[in-house]
Amino acid sequence: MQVIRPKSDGLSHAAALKERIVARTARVGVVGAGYIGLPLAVAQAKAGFTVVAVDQNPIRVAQLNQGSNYLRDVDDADLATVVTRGKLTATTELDRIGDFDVVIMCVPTPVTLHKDPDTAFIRKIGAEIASRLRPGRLITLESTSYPGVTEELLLPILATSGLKVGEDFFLAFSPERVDPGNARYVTVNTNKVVGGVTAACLDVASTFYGQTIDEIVPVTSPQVAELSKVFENTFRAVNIALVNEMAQLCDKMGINVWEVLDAASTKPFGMMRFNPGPGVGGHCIPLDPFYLTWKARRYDFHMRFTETAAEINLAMPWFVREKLRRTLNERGTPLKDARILQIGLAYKRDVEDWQESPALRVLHLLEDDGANVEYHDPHIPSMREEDGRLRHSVLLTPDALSRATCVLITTDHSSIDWDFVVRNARVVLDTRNATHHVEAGREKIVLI
Ligand code: SAJ
Repeated sequence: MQVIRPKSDGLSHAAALKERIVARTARVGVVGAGYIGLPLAVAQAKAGFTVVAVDQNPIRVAQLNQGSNYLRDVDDADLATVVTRGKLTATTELDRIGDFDVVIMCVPTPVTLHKDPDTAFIRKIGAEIASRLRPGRLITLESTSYPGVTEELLLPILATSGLKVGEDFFLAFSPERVDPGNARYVTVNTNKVVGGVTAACLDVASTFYGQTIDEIVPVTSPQVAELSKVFENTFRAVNIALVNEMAQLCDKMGINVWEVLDAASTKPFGMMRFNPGPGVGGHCIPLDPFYLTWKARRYDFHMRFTETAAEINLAMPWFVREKLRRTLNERGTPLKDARILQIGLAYKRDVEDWQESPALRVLHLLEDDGANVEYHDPHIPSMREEDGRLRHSVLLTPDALSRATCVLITTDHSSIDWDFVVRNARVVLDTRNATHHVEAGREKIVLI
């Protein structure tokens, strides 16, 4: 049943909505209860809002409604408390979107095989919102996509409601800044950039986020907010590519790249540490540079530096395979039919996410060359690949280690006893310098 809320005492829609926001009577809907949406929903509920998480996954929805957590970055007790208090519920029903005064879009924004932005989820949920849009509503987009997506793609969809942005409804882009596994910076203490389509949109959106998040950073447009986000991650991607390129040069020169980076990092100014690895994974760093270069090409501007950096990162799994092939060859063993124990499938330390993981790409490349690969990952007991293949993590036993032709480290989880690994392995190819503290058995260790 649609609740048409009259404007309060002739107040503008913006003023009336801000009143409800400050009073915490504004009803909040978070569409997408993933690693972005769920922490935000819990934080909003803890701040006193009544929040509904809308997600297409019925299992997630059932778990949430039972107060059962599925994300390491969300505190179990926090979730249980807000659910018990009725401040957070979950649903798969998109029709519920019509009930919310504030709708926050935290939907997936992948890229296509050709590295073009895939905006299907934004368009789908935008249309679902538009068909239920009422005056006095705030819509914010948090998902990262190409600069311009809010005003060029989402706004026209919402405008099909016949309502006027900045007067009847309010639209802003506010990039998520979630660092999975980071216990220090969480939703409420990570500065929040907000860009409104109009001044009223910025005012309403800043008021909303300001009820939950310590520092709000208002900017003059959604494009500034969108570009700042993509820049942040592209900054990381290009610096990671630089150290990955250094790793390849040091490999040719027979120099330990980790020692080089340790030395360079002693510079107390003008230096920021990044580390080489098997490539870049996660939902952001592998993708975000392509949003930027895709947009730039629309201005006939080719961001060659950024494109090259993204390609260097993408190519790292092949470098790892080649390095492993040489490591085995030096010991008289071909890669074909070699037994490889790969430690770490997650895309980075101490997370359980293997989507877009370079470690999985490495595993596939090794199997393509006929190697027999088992994996161990304490955070991924089993995983089903897109082709349906089910894999299980093997126990890290002395036997599992010693029977491997080579142990390949692709994720440096903190919980693993690297001394134990080296002690029982025949040879270790370490792509993360996870074994940097290991003293005994250094002769077994090969670093990228
Ligand atoms: N990586 C390296 N070398 C490095 C740093 C990272 O190879 O020196 C790899 C990681 O192993 C991983 C990938 O790059 O595979 C991405 O790592 P990340 O540390 O950027 O972590 P994400 O993608 O989970 O989270 C990042 C956020 N992380 C940090 O700022 C530390 C941040 O960039 C964004 O807030 C977030 O993506 C996002 O959601 O946009």
